[in-house]
Amino acid sequence: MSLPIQAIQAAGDRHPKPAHLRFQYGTAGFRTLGNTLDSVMFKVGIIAALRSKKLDGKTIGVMVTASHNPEPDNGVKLVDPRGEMLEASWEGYATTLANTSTTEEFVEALAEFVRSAKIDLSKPARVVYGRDTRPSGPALVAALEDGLHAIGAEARDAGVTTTPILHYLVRATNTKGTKDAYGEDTSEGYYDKISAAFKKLVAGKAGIPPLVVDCANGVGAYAVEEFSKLISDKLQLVPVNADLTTPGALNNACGADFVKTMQRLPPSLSPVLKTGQRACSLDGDADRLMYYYLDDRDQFRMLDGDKIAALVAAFIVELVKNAGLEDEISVGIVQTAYANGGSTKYLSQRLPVKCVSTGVKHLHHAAEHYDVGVYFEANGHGTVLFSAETNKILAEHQPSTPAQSTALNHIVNLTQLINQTVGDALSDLLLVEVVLAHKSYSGVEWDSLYVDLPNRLVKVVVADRHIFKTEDAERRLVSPAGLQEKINELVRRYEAGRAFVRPSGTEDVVRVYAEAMVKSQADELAFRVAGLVYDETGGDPAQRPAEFL
Ligand code: NG1
Ligand code: ZN
Repeated sequence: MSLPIQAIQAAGDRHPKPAHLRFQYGTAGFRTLGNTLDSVMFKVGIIAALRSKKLDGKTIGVMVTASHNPEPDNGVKLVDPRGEMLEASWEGYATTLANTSTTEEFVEALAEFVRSAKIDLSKPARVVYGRDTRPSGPALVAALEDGLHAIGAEARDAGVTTTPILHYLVRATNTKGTKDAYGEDTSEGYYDKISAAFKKLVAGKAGIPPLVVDCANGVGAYAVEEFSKLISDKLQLVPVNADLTTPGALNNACGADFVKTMQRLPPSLSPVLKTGQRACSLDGDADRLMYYYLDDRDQFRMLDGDKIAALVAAFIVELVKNAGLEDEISVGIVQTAYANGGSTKYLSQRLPVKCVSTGVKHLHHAAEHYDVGVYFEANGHGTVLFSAETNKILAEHQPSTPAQSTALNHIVNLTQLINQTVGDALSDLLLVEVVLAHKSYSGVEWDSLYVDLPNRLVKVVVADRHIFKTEDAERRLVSPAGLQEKINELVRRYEAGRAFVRPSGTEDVVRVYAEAMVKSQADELAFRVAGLVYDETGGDPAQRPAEFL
């Protein structure tokens, strides 16, 4: 069987590539201004179908979203059969194919790709796709559908949905009717599975205070609404920033990224949030989660991904012990260099901790090496993975006391509550609520697990970020030569100082992160290092941002 060249050619001509643009499949797929992505979407439809054929007709996911980015941006990423991120080697193929400049070139490159990747075209192609609430979404999905149709894929439209639900659907579809069945392959199946587990875990826990949820004016608002229908007798979710109609509202002065970057309350929450009450923010596609509360002096206190990891890991360790399984099941943590030094210190005194490069796929893969792997990025993206062996132990373990039996049941219910395919703000939110209810913690007790070191994240716009190369899980620069030594020299002058520089995988900037004992010092260190980065790339001294000291 060969490629339907004519159909692809005819449809492809309706989706020309903008001549001057170069696209890259980065950490989060293709992501850039939504109105430039038409040709990419068409090609991604074909690539997704080929990926499915390559994997014997397994269902592949396509998610159209730009997550926490502003509304004019959009993006697309592929989801592999178990709900995980696209295999790394295909990122390069996708980039090459997306940059072919004419339909003829595209078709030729496709034929060559099918040969070299040994794709059996007689296999079926199955794809499920969804999008967030961005206004550019429908047109981009239409282009994607053109690609899927041209190659003859069996395609299923999951509609407007969160990124984690799309990942769930992929895994549920591919495991249906097998011993690894993940759940019913519908959104309803997702909501039912997670809310049922939540209800079991909080059975007997009365009086959980209502939780304010900032939906970032995005698709998470729907998910909050759906969960509310199912769990409101146990937990009342109070949605704010659930405006899906005002242009420009998405992620604007709200959402998880705003909270993490600005380290303050979204202004829209000020009138809503009472002293001591906990609240949380989702991002635009509901895969990131940040918690926070106002302390007794009405100061904003942030409970980020690191704090979520600490809370959840301690809870699971306790349950494992109470179930009598501490010799058989160990819990490990995966972080990135952005993890707060306070959290790394606290966690490594208790558990194995591994630091990996930024990007969910690195965290996910490292977490798979533990019996129970807890991974979170500081920005609130993360989940918990239970290995196949752990699931087997949980299924076979014979508890010897009622207390052991209760703890075992709780762990089993956690495996159902947690979306193990990818970080999921809603599943994580319910997980946090379970732990808080079990521990009788308010934000204050949770916050006091350890003290965050003051820190600052700064972006530097440079001529070419690709000259920045790192090693040691991105904690050290190897290029440009000599720059790391200059950074070290600066860092030494600050108490508890730590700083690192890496090129962003999702934006055309270099990121600088710095920590120090006091906030003003962390800010100063960050801006000094940013100044070094700016100078290094030959920036015009007159344009040097004034903030850079
Ligand atoms: P980049 O742009 O490579 O720093 C950002 C986040 C990552 C990850 C990706 C994917 C920070 C500092 N970086 O990556 O953690 O979430 O986006 O969305 O938060
Ligand atoms: Zn996101």
